[in-house]
Formats: sequence, structure tokens, C-alpha cells
Amino acid sequence: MNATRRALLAALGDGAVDGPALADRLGVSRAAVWKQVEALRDEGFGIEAGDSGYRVVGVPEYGAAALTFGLDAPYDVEYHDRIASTNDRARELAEAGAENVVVVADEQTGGRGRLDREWAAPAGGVWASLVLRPERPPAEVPMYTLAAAVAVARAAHEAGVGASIKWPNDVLVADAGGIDGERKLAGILTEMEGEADRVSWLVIGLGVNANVDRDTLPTGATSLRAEVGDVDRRQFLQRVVEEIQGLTGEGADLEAVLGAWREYAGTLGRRVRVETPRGAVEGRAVDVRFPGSLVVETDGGERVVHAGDCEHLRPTE
Ligand code: BT5
Repeated sequence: MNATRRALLAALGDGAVDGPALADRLGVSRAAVWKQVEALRDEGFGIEAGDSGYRVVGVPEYGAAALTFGLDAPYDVEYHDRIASTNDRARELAEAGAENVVVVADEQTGGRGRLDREWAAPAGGVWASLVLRPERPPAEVPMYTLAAAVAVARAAHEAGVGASIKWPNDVLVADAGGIDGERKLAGILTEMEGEADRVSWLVIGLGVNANVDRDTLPTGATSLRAEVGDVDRRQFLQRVVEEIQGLTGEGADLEAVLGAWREYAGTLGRRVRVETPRGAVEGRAVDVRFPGSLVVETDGGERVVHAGDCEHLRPTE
């Protein structure tokens, strides 16, 4: 998206603004403003020209301009109707030096989960990948995954779905018929490149089953549509991006993410089995600790797990 259009969307997001003031603010001619306004109309924006200037009265459902309009976070949006994987595209952009971009798709044909598992991503979901370049050590990156899970859980709650987080990155909804009584609503795939002391780039991939039918998803999955009906994906994704920005952006205290995570944690207090690269750890999950590790009380004492696949066990198992 070019800078003029981005600035125009930001200005219109603040309320009605007149042509000359817009031209001034954007540093372009009034004719150029008019041309951009026409282009936004062509994309489905309703823009009224009244006494007080241009005013947005209708926003398209989804897309780059729609997502940029009113977004309270410093992100550029790249939108695709269909793409193999937003994470792959985000990595490409990251490797070329991009920062603060969110790649969004309506549908993915080669969506990936962790460890190269497949991620079903039919049209109607919220499939998005953020490119960040935080000045932090790689060891702190798991906190970004936790923050993303909190952001999704919060947005789901606001949409009326009582979602909880399974350590570290699954957002689940309770359902007696699901796997272990829970169904997966969303997953997060964080990828990065960095030196020993500093992250070079970070990609946070968000997969939220939004306006999709349950029968187009793997067994054990659920969607916002199945839980509460369709949501406004534009608002939902904007909330998630703004929340991630609030939790991890400039000036944020990364450790504070732990408190927010505990609020939505479904794992704490549960019996769990975590498959780690160094074998399975089984016991009661008691806490989460900086930078995102799970503390498990086992028969052999307390274990701190940094990475792995976590399974919630039934109390009797
Ligand atoms: C995840 O992996 O949960 C991370 C998923 C991240 C997807 C996003 S979408 C945008 C971005 N672009 C990408 O290509 N990826 C990211 P993991 O914990 O490994 O879980 C994968 C497992 O979840 C699969 O093996 C299936 O069992 C299950 N699964 C696949 N698709 C699903 C879906 N849509 N909803 C719920 N579960 C699903």
C-alpha cells in the first residue's frame, strides 16, 4: 500500500476531515486526495463528502484497506485472497528486511502448523502472519507466542466465546465431544532468525477458525461460526494485532504477559503430559515462568519445560 493511501486511511479513521486539510496533512494536491478517495470507493468504502469534509460511512468486510482503516497499531497490511501460507510470505518479506507488516489471507492452500504439520485453512478464517524485528534476545521469543495466544483468547472472549489457552500456543474451547473435552479454535506458529544475543526477525503466524464450517476442519477443531456465529473478521484481527502490540510493542513489559496468560490459562492446575525433545514429562502443571516455560510438578519433583507438545490429561489418567 502506498504511503498516501495509508495516511489517508489513518486521517479518515480519526473522523471527518476536509479536502484541503487532507491535502495538507498528506503533502499532496487536492486532486491527488480526490483520486485516492475515488480509489477507496472503488474498493467498497462508503465515503460521503459533506460540509465538514470526507467521512467514512461504510467499510468493506475484509482486505488490506479495510484492515488498515482504524487500525491502532503501526502495521502495514498485505492481503491475499489465496496464498500457500502467510508464514512463508512473511518470512520472505522478513528476509528482505521488512518490519511491522501483517500478511493476511482469506484462504491458505499450504498452511503449516508446528513441526511441518498441516494446517487446514479454508476461506473465511483469520490467517495472518506478523513480521517483527524486536530488539530482544532469541530466548525471549516464546513470550511473543504467549502474547499472541492471549490476544486471540481475548478477542474470542469479546466475540462471546469462552476460550482458554493450552500451553504454549493452542486456543481451545470446552466441549464434551472434542478431544479430551476440548476443541481447537486457533493455533500459533512462531518462527525466527537471530544471532545468539539478538533476534533478526520474528514471524508470528495466527490461525483462527473464524467464519468456517466445522466439517471443513479436522476432527477436534471448532470455529467461531460453530460457537457463536460469524464474526466481523476485520474487527477481530484488528483487535488481535492491537493487543499483541500492546503486550509486546515498544515500552511494554514482556514479563507482564505472564499475568495476562494466566488469566486465560486452561493448562494450570491440570494433569499434563508434555512431549519434550528430551522425553515425556508428566504431572500437574502449576505455573508459567519467564520466558514462557511451563512448571510441572512430577512424582520426581518440579520440572521446568521450555518447549514441547502438551496434552491435557483427564484427572484419572
Ligand atoms: C499450530 O500448530 O497450531 C499452529 C498453526 C498456525 C497456523 C497459522 S495460519 C497463518 C500462518 N500461516 C501458516 O502457514 N501457519 C500459520 P500445531 O500445534 O502443530 O497444530 C497442528 C495440528 O492441529 C494438526 O496436526 C491438526 O491435528 C490440527 N489442525 C490442523 N488444522 C487445524 C485447524 N484449522 N483448526 C484446528 N486444528 C487444526
